[in-house]
Amino acid sequence: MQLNRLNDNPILKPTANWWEIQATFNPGAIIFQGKVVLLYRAIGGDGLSRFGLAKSVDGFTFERFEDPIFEAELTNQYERLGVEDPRIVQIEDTYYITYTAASVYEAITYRQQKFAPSLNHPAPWRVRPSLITTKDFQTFERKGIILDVDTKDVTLFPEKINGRFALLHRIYPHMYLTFSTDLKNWQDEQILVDPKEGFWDSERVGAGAPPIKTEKGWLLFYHGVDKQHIYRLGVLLLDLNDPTKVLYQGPEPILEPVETYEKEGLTPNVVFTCGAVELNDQYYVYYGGADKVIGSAVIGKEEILSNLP
Ligand code: BMA
Repeated sequence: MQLNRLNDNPILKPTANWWEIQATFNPGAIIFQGKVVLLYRAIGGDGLSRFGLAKSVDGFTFERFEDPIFEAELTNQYERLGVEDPRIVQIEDTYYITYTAASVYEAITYRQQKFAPSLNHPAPWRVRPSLITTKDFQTFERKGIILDVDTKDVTLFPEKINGRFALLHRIYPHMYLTFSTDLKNWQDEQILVDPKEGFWDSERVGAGAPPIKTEKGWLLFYHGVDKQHIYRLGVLLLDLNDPTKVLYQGPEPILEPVETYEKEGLTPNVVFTCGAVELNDQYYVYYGGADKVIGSAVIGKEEILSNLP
């Protein structure tokens, strides 16, 4: 079971626009009004991450916008480095976008932790999972931080399960699953997937694209990292009614860095997904190559489902 790269890859690259001059990568993806919408992470000349928007009818030729569509709040201490890695789900008529609010340690916190731990200053933080919602991909409503923990790779499931929102996230190095009725208080949190010694995902694992509902279960394109720091993509299948049950975990990756644009960029040897869509009976997995460009790789729906238990 392998994803097949599109011939047009990379389908989006940095442009001369100040806010996306360094990198465009790790897009969330969804079908909206009949088009594939990518909400992608862009890094500007100032080193900050913002979100850009691109739309496509065919899944690989994209119309993009001159300006960023969403950026960090200047006064928000959790977003000093910007907003990263959006993942989009539709629940009823609302699109929920989870993302990583990225920041830097406050100098005082860092110094005290390092040199005077007995002062017991609160633990430093780097990232926080945040949520925005939208109905039109033009205006976004900020819901703020949804988990007060240093964790990333955060995605909701595209529907409530037994009346509760379900959320995947990654406190290094494990993938966690947790539930909530209000997106503020979380219950029944547990480790869902561990890194596997000796395998391609031996160092850390995290959610990739939001889970996709299929007749066999929740299909999850996820990422794993090995001890050489190579990011690859693999497949997980979770039980539809009880996603704490892992029905299948692919032993081999389905995409790994091979092309130059996946091996060389801001971070070498990375394929990293935040979104996949179903289009013309295929799954289009959109991914960041080496933290710099966007590619897409596809697999037939029937092909993947027939390979799952
Ligand atoms: C992860 C995230 C991603 C990035 C990846 C590879 O931890 O920060 O944004 O693509 O590392 O550098």
